[in-house]
Order: sequence, then C-alpha cells, then structure tokens
Amino acid sequence: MSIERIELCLLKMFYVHYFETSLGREKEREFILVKVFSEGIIGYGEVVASQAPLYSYETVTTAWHVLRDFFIPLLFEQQLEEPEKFAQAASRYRGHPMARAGLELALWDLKAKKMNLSLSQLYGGIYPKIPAGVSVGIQDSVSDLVHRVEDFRKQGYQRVKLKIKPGWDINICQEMRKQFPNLKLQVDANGAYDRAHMEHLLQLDEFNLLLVEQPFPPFDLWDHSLLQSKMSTDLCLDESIIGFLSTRSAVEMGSCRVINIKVGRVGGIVEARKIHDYCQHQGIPVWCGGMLESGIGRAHNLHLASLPNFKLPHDLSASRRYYAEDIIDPEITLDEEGMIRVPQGPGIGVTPREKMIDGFTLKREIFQPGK
Ligand code: OSB
Ligand code: MG
Repeated sequence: MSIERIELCLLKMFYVHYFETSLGREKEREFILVKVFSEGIIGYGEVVASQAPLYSYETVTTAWHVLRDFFIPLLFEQQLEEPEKFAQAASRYRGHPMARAGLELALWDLKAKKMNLSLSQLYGGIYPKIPAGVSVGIQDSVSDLVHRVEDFRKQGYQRVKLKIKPGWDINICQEMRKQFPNLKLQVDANGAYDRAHMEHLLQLDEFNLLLVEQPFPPFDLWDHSLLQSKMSTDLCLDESIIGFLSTRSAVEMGSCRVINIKVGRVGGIVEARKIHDYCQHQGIPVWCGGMLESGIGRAHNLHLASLPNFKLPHDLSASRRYYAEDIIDPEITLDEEGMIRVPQGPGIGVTPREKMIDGFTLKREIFQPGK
C-alpha cells in the first residue's frame, strides 16, 4: 500500500477562442498533469498554475520546482498516500497552493478509485448534476460580446459572467441589460480597480447583478469591506481567498457575502472543504470557480461542486467551450436544462485519453521512492 511512481507532464493546449481579462489576453494554456501510480491504479490531478504570474504568483515552472524538490520527496519519505495525511504533512511548507493541490487531487482520485467510489460520494456530495455558467472574456467590440453571449445562451448556459475593467464595465452592463433583461448576470474584475473607483463601482448596483467578483486586488480585504457596506449587490471574492483564514477574515470583516472556491487557489480539497463547511455554517453561499482547466481538472471541480453549500451557478462549462478536443472521455457536455452531470464512475469518473495527452505533452519527469 504505497505510491510506486509519480509522473509530472507539462501540457500545452490552445483555446477555441482567446480569453481576455483585466490581466491580459491569452490564446493557449500550459499546465501540469500529476499522475500517481499504485497497485495498477492511476490517480490524476491538475495543477492550474499557468505560464505567467498574472492571476497568482505561481507559474508552471515554480509549481514544477516545488513539486519536484519538496512535495514529492515529502510524500515518498513519509510514504503518504492518504490525501489528508499528505495535506497535513505538506502544511509545513508555505504557499504554492496550486502545486500542492495538483498532487493532493491525484491522491484523492487514487483513493476513491481504490474504494470504488466517485469523488462526489467520497466527499459527501449531494447534487447529481450542477448548473453550468460561462465566463466571457473582454472582446474587441461590444457587438462581438453581444454575439458571443447570444451564442452561449442558445447553448443553454444558465448564467453569464462578464470580465470587466475600467472602461469596459458600466457600458457593457447597459448593453447587456438592453439585449438580455432577464439574464442571470455577474461580473469579474480580477482586481482591476482601487479605492478611488468606489463611487464608479456603485453604479453597478443598477444592473441587477448576481454578484460583483474581486473588484480590488487580492490583499485588499479592507477596501472590499468598505465597498460592500455601501453596495447593495453582493461582492464575491476570488483571488483574496487563499485558504480558511482569509475566508474567515473576509466574512468577519464583511468584505463579501459570497465566496468563489477554486481548489487550486486554496491549496487542495482538504482546505476547500474546510472553507465550504465554514461558509455553510455562516450562511455564506459558495460556488465553484474555474481556471480554464482541461477535462481532468474540470472533472475534479464537478465533484467538489456537488457539495451542499455550492448554491450558485459555477464557472463550469462544456469541454467545447474551452478546447476543440478535450483530454477525457466522455467530454463534458450540457443537458437541455443547462446542467452538467457529475461523473458517476470511480474517482474522477472520466477516462483520460493517454494518446492525446502524449500529443499535448512538452515535457515529462518520473519520480520513484528513494531515487
Ligand atoms: O477570475 O475566475 C477567474 C480563468 C482564469 C483565471 C481566472 C479566472 C478565470 C475565469 C474562467 O473566469 C473560468 C472557467 O470557465 O474556467
Ligand atoms: Mg475570478
């Protein structure tokens, strides 16, 4: 009963359409797949760090480094296979949540497969399907944006999230409400504003938004609490929530009324569930954010989103919204009601397409105990 081998693969995949936020425009994504091998079973995890330190300080290179030099040696030295034990032991190292989450996720997949349970069953999930939302980036023109949103509506998405920044905010909300008065709509600034924009941001109250996500930078819980006290629309934090402690600070300070949970950003499922349970107790709804994951990372997100306090539509879209071909079988699709089924097989419940993964792989490294 132990891990015989760990493989890291660096993959590169191209988006079907560029994705632009206040942080910049991207056409492709590099990310790391983690595979853990034990007794003929493979557990899969995805590290959501990307090429550049834009969304967070982690990159594929820093994640590779801390996995290779710290987290993987720790796992082999202490013969850790239980994800909770790994999370506990790994907590001696600070930071690098995306790297540690990728490895922890692979251990959860392995554990669930050995128990012949889906991850959702193992976590105590209750929803067999979850409401799909779509995150729509900044476009070259307002009319391009309207056409894209129209198209996603036709595909069945239950709610739309628009990326905003100064100069692409009030104007696009006005246009959206003209075209789609009843659409479930929310916006995400990825920290593009500062306290001088307080009055400007209050104009967002006019548009009946579900929430406003991360207007100020990650460390600025205080200005979020000042804004939330004046704004009737719920604020939701993404980048500011890096674990349980920042969640509790944000809730106690009144910095937001909703929390976006991303397993990579908070450092794993153990931490994500702790945040989920705390928020449930405090009456703070959560929803599952995304990092434009491959099907492997997105399958993990679906299982997490089946927990009871995940109460709003998620940034979980069909495989086709991100990539021409996904690396899992079956691909993720929407049903007629704009819902996505939580996979039911053991572990992540989808089968990685190894040949396709090989085709997207730029670099690979194999680790074994004692070597
Ligand atoms: O801020 O939620 C974000 C993608 C990459 C980095 C940050 C964010 C996003 C998204 C896309 O909004 C969510 C998805 O569909 O995966
Ligand atoms: Mg966000």
